Amino acid sequence: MGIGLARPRISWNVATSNPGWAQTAYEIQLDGVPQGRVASADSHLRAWPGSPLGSRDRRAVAVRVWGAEQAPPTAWSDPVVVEAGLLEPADWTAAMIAPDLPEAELPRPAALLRHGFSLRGPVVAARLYSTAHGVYELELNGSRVGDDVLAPGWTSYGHRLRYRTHDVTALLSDGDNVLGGWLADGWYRGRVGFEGGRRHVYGDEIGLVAQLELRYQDGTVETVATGAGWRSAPSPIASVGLYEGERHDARKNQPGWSAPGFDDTSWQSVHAIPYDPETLVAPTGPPVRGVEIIEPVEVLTSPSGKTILDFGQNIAGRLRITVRGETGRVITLRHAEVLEHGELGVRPLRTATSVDTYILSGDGTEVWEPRFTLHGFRYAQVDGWPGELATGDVVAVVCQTDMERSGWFTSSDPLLDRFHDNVLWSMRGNFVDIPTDCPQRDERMGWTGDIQVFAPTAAYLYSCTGMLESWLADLAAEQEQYGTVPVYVPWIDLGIFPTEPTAAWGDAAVIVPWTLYERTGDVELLSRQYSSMKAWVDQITERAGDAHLWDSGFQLGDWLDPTAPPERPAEARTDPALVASAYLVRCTTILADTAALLDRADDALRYKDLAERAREAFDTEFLSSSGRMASDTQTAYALGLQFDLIEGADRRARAGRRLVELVRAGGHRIATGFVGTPLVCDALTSVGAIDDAYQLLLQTECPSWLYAVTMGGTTVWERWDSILPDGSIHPGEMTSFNHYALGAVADWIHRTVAGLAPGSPGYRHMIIQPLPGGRLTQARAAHLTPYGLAEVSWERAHGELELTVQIPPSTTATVHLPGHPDDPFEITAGTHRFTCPFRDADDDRVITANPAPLG
Ligand code: RAM
Repeated sequence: MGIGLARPRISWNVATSNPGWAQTAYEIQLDGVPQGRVASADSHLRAWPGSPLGSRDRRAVAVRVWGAEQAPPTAWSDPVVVEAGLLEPADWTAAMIAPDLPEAELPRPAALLRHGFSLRGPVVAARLYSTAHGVYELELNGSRVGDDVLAPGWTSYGHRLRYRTHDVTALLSDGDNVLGGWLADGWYRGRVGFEGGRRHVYGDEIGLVAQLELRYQDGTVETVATGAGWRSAPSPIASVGLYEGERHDARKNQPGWSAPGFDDTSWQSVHAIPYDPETLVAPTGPPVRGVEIIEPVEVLTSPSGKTILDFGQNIAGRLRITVRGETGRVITLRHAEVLEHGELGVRPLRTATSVDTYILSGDGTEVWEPRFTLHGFRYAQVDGWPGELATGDVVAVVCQTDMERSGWFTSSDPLLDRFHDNVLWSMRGNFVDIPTDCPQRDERMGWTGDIQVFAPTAAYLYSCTGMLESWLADLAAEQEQYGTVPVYVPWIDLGIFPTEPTAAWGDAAVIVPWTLYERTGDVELLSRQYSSMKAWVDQITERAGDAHLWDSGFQLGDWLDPTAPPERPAEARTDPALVASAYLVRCTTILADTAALLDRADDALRYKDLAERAREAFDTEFLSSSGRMASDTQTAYALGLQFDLIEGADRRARAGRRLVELVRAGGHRIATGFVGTPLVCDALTSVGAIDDAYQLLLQTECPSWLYAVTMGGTTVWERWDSILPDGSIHPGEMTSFNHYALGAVADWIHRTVAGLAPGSPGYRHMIIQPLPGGRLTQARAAHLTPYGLAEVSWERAHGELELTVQIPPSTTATVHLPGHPDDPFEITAGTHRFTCPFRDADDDRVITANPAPLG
């Protein structure tokens, strides 16, 4: 509904139990008309076969497929209807309207807007196209339109403002109707950013755009749109900010305000404000919604006598209360991720006060959830509640971009499983319209470095391409505007970070699209991002100059190396120039591959050559002739091995041995930051040191991945020791408990522990190569690939490994199973079971105690 493309691409899955089934041809039907058979094995993102869609056009799409050459096709699938949104700026006739209300104190209240209209006959279809400068919700005849949270979300508004299309036919009444809107500051005009942040980043006034198109039975069309004649009033939301929280005075509710029969003569007028229809775009992904309700697991009384609810899980969201009490009673809800000395630990929130207040109307049972704020929390303190809290009175509503779940992992180890859950929850808490660093403090920015390292894990766990596609479009727009890829997108100049190319952060411009391509096979995404990818590589190549080394400018380096002083997280052991120069090689190589894929032969040659020069320069500058690195750190070796920077088998082996020595010397505790952590297990695996990788993974002493789990963490933390071993909160002012970056190792867990990895773009071919180790006796991974569900599970006992692999129709896989007589071997669609001799988990413990010499 409301797709922004004239030629939407079409994907389907085939459900069949026929072993080895693969598609050989397909045919698409549009509105019942077959569009011709296409001989192709592809069933993902196929080209639109018919004439392009115009604005508002609808088509019913069905598909049938052929398997074996001689066999008949399948029946036609059930049709799916696709409807275009408003594809041309000229389609927009609605004005953007702002309420005529007096300026208020900060954080500002939300406003109400309303407009009555009459239908002149039966309506067969009604579509509501809407957006805002600010955040908004719409109501039609007293019913909420859609269930989006914080629409239109956060984009680089000057370049791209998303609108939504809703089918509101069922909400209309004969005769009189009313369209109403809530409007608040949100990201557009509210406070955003750290160290005080900024207000009015995008403009001084907020406004609403709503265009309701009514198609009558007689074929005529009428548009009801925001404009002159609308009325405005202060809303019961007395103040609201994303960081501050919301204050709702229910005594000021105006029952029936968005329905016919309400007297708005005391309301104010509105005025039109400028907006640019050229910037309007349809969403490419799902909206943010309240997706899950969580009940408190415990009601605590704090040492100071406060009532604190523990939801048992750190989330992004807000509370929903159901309450009865006298008019004027004030209920206050405070949020925190952690407790300190039994009270809410709010220091890590910095200036994001995160307090919601509800003043009762006194009118029977009142149900309330804030509209225009969001909090990162596990605990909530409830003050002013009338009487005892009963089950169900206060629940938490988890808010996130409503993506489809696509990845699972479980094992025989409860700690590892909890860690994996924590990674999942940190993704959920930070995939809130844009990929943020954290959901709780006065920050919540689209930090490029964080998603750069986390993208592979994200693409496994959820279908997030649509959401990231929007964010990448903003990245490209801002890159053009500011002359580089900012360290966070959307960019807000806070006077703290320069707009200068920064390695591992700005590299998101190249690595995120490439990762999404690898995981989904979406070449169009690469071609859309190509000029951004290229501009980034051109810029860092220029920085690197004739030396082909990127050793200048502002660098964050191996951010949050555990030895960095708490307040100076960039002071890592690894030379930032080594990190930057490694990324230069990596991104230039990816760009060369992208160019080749997009048939840009000249670029492919040019960047391949540049990548080779950068690699040679890296070699001369940072590598000894034997394979030692200038920064003798795990991050440096992990980069060298994973980014293919070390030529020569002997030198690679030497680098590998040195990495293992460092990992062992470090007692298998983490010694890497944002850059090295996502790579170190892969690097160890690549040099045959799988046992060391497992020891690192399963370590529980601080710093380690599982340390946070043993400390009761339910999400991934920003710092290894966000909670110190003595149970106190890390003293650093930058201490989040919901940061996904260091959870990026989950991608290695999926690919290597469980053994499910893409072997070709979009999982058409897979590599099934589980490497059981550590104390694990069992592991299972499942991923919803573009072709359907793929699943790998293994179990080992009594000297045997049993492996079960299921791969979807039209796919193939190479299975690596040392010890199996046919290793490695190819499989086709279906379920396969193998057994072979394998060491038991107990033997791994022996290996742990006496490390085997490395090959
Ligand atoms: C912190 C963010 C983020 C990181 C930057 C450099 O403020 O939380 O995780 O990318 O710093």
